[in-house]
Amino acid sequence: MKKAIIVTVNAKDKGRLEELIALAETLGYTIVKVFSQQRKRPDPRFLLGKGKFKELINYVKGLQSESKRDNITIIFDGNLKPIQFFNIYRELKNVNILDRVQLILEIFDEHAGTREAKLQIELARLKHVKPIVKEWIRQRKIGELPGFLGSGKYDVDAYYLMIKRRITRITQELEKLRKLREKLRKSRRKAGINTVAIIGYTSAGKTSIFNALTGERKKVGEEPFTTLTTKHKAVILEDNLKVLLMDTVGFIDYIPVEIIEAFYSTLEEIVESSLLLLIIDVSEEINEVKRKIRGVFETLRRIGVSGKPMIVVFNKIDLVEEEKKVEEKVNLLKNVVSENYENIVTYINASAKKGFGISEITKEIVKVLKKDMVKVFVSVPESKLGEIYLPLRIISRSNGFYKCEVYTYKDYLLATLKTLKKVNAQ
Ligand SMILES: Nc1nc2c(ncn2[C@@H]2O[C@H](COP(=O)(O)OP(=O)(O)OP(=O)(O)O)[C@@H](O)[C@H]2O)c(=O)[nH]1
Ligand SMILES: [Mg+2]
Repeated sequence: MKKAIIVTVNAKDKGRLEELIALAETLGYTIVKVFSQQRKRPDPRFLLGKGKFKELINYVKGLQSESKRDNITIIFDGNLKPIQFFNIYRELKNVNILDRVQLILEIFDEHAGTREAKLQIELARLKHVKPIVKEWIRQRKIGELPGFLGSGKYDVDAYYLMIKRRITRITQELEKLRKLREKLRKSRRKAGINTVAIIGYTSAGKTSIFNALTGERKKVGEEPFTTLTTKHKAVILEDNLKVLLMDTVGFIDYIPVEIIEAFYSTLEEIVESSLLLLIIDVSEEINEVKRKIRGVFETLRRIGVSGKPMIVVFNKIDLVEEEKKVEEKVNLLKNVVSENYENIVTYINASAKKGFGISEITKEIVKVLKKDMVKVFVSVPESKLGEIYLPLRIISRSNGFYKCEVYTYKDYLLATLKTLKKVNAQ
C-alpha cells in the first residue's frame, strides 16, 4: 500500500490543501494523516517546528513498526528548500519525500504522451533536484555526510555533473522543437489562420469545450492534467474564416517556477495566439472558483500574457442548480475576472456536456477575429480560386471571374496583395 502523510505549514486556504490531497490520491496514495501547523514563519530546518517535527518522526516510526512492507511517503505542501530537504531526509530514513513540484511532475509523467512532454518533465525534475544535490555536496564537504543516498563518497559529484550535462542537452533539444513550432506559427498567420487558445485551470472542461467546438473526441477526464500536450485543430467558422483552435495544458494554483520554465515553454503558443478562451468551472464552491481564477491569472502574468482579447466561458453551468443562483454566482465571478484582466470581450454561460452556449462561443470568436482583419474586393479568374487560401466570400460570378471579398490580417495586407497579384486577381 502507498501510504502518504501530508505536511503543511501556514496553509492559506482549505481548498489548496484539499487539492493537494486530491493530487496525491490521483497518484494512488492513501492519505493516512495530515500534519498542519500555524507558526510565524516556517522553520528553516524542518519546515515544521521542532516539537511538531518530533511528532511526525514518532508517527512515521509507528507506521514503520506496524507494517514493514508499506511504502511511506511524506508530501510537503509548497516547495522545500534544499537544506530542509536534506535535514528531513537525514532524520527520516526509509521514507520518500515529495514536495508539491515533485508531486505535480509525477502526475505529468503518468500522462506524458509525446517525446517533447517527456523531455520537459525530465528537465523540470533535473532543475528541481540540482540545488538539492548541490546542498548534499556542501554538507559532505563540511563533514556532515559521507555519500549521496548511501552511495559512494564521490558519486555525488559525478551525479551533479551528469545533471548539468543533461540539462544542457535537453535544453538544446527543446530549443530545436520550439523553433520548429515558431516557424509553423508564422506560416499559419501568413495563410490567414488565427490561433484561439483554450486555457484555464486543470479540469475546468477545456478539452470538453475544444471537442464541442471542433467535433473532435480528445480524451477528457476527472483527473487533473488529462491533457499534457497542446492539441490543434483547424476549423472553418464562416466564409472560409479558418481558425486554429488550441487545447492546452491546465494551470494549477502555485505552479513552481521550474515547471513554468521547462514544461510551459509550450505555452508560448498562448502568448502568440490571437484570442484567449478562458474556461472556468463554476460548479464548485464560490471561494474555490475564485482561488482558481486568481491562480490562472497569476500564471498568465508569469508567462507574460496581458492585453490579449479574452472571451470568458463559465462552464458546467448544468451543475449549478437554480437559475437565480447561476446569475448570482456569475456576477460575483465577473468581478474577480475583471479585477485581474484588462481586455475581456464578453462572458458566456456554457455547458460543454449539454452543448449549451457553444454556438455563442463560435459567434463571439468570429466577431473578435474579424475586427483584426481588413476586407479586399477582388476579381479572381475561376481557375485560380482554389489557390487562394485566405478567408473569402464570393459575391458574384461573370465572364469567368469571381468577384470576392477576401479577408486578411492588417499586418499581412501587403503580402496578401502580392499573392493576389500572382493569381491574376484584380
Ligand atoms: N457536468 C459537466 N461536466 C463537465 C462539463 N464540462 C466538462 N465536464 C467534466 O469535467 C471533467 C474535466 O473535463 P476536461 O474537458 O477533461 O477538462 P480539462 O480542462 O481539459 O482538464 P485537464 O486537461 O485535465 O486540465 C470531465 O469529467 C468532464 O466530463 C460540463 O459542462 N458539465
Ligand atoms: Mg484537457
